[in-house]
Amino acid sequence: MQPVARIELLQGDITKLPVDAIVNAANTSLLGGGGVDGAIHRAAGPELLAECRTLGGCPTGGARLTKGYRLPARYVIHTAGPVYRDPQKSAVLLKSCYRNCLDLAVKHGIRTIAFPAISCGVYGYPVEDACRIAVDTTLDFLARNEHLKKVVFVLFSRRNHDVYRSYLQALGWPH
Ligand code: AR6
Repeated sequence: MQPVARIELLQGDITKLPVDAIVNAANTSLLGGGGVDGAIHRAAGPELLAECRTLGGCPTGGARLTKGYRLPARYVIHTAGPVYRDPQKSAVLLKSCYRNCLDLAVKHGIRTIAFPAISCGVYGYPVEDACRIAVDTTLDFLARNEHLKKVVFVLFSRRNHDVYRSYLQALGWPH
């Protein structure tokens, strides 16, 4: 199937999704926080934090896998997005988040994965720029990896959902 046809877009709460893996927009400590990170830890239960404690953190742009515990998703892939400062450096790091999450997913036989808008909350990344990086990096990856069946972008707000929808539609989505 064409890469763009394997992308889905949803507005809502990523913790509800019955996919193989959901991605957590975490921080380098991997010890929890607010936003989507807080929501994932609340929904997964305390076992998630216990496993995260064994990981020793994660560099910005990196990714680490844990089980999903009480979530409908089997796994959580935690990534630490960049705090938005220098646009060029932030772009390299954000791209690396998506690449490393997707690489890790394929390594673990994951076929369906959902991403929130990494760094677009308290880390201040402008959603239009972050959306381009998320979608372009994912499409490039899907073109070279038949294994991944579905990538879902989950946006909490209507506004962010509209930004993603416009960008995807300009690329011929849905196919
Ligand atoms: N489902 C989907 N998206 C969500 C949800 C949810 N349940 N909740 C929030 N969002 P943020 P960041 C959206 O701030 O900018 C944490 O404290 C939200 O609307 O969660 O990468 C971590 O521990 C926004 O568009 O993550 C880090 O310290 C997007 O998810 C820091 O925040 C990301 O917002 C990471 O900041």
